[in-house]
Amino acid sequence: MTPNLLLLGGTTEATALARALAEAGIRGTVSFAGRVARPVRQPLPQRVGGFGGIDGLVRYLQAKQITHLVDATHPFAAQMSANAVAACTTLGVPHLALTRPAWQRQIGDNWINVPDIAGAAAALNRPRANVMLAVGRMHLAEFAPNPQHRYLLRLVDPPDAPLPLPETEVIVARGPFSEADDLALMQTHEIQVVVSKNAGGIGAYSKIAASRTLGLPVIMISRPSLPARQEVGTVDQVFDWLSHASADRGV
Ligand code: 3Y8
Ligand code: NAP
Repeated sequence: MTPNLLLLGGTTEATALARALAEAGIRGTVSFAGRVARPVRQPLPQRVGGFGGIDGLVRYLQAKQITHLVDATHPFAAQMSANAVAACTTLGVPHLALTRPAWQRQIGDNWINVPDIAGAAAALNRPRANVMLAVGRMHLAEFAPNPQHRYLLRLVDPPDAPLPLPETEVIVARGPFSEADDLALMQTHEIQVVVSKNAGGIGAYSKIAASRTLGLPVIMISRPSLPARQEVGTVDQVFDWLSHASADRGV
């Protein structure tokens, strides 16, 4: 059976896997939600947009005769990951997650661990500070209850609507970012506290390392819980899995 993969993308690891698959001549499609204006060009054909829930994904897998699904989405893309497990279980399509371990606190880190975005907002119930809010665009409204701060926002695209915070400075940039750049950015803006998702990987770690260097507290948001599934951490492990897994649909 010739593999025909669906790769749920949106991370550095997904892009690296897409490149390896293309080089190996393995057929696949990279999928994006369509959250940003121009997703980075992929070395495989790509599709943009939701599937329409679990049922929509089931129909897509059937219509495109997908033989394997690799979920390489960001650890905070919990809904997509849950839908992928459900759809693959329904159809018996082999499913694998390519993920990266959560960051671990190191000597010198000053982390305030919070369970979710709401917890991060609550941790900002404190006197005015210069806050680097590097959690993207989608959840900014949850920080509106603390308008007293001066916020430095980093967004992939320029905001297309008024921001829900009165005092903001917007940096339009797409990672991966460097520690030197983040150090300079945080010093220039006299940042006093950083808010971050525990994304893992290398693409967003620069602000964590820079915070350690500057001795700044980081409000660190734990990952949402994900369904039980098979997970690997490297592209090679995906290839090993591909050589053994087979759709048990008898085709
Ligand atoms: C659309 C696809 C690659 C992938 C690169 C990684 C690294 C750079 C760091 C900060 C944190 C943040 C954000 C972030 C990083 C990588 C990776 C990663 C964080 C792109 C991409 C898409 C998105 C969606 C976007 C979210 C936002 C989150 C910005 C492509 C660039 C903050 C997550 O404006 C919006 O609606 C943005 C939405 C989901 C979180 C949010 O809530 O706003 N990612 N990011 C994907 C799609 O449509 O399916 O354009 O390349 C991918 C990457 N973003 O190939 O090199 O692997 O994590 N992405 C976080 O970690 O907190 C930035 O600024 O320090
Ligand atoms: P989410 O909340 O888990 O998903 C919400 C809905 O968006 C899904 O049910 C699905 O819609 C659609 N969707 C999500 N990822 C998709 C994909 N790769 N291809 C097609 N549809 C997708 O997802 P999210 O947190 O908004 O993340 C969206 C994308 O941004 C993902 O590709 C993720 O890897 C990337 N990303 C997210 C973050 C983050 O912080 N959340 C960080 C970096 C990159 P339907 O139900 O209609 O199918």
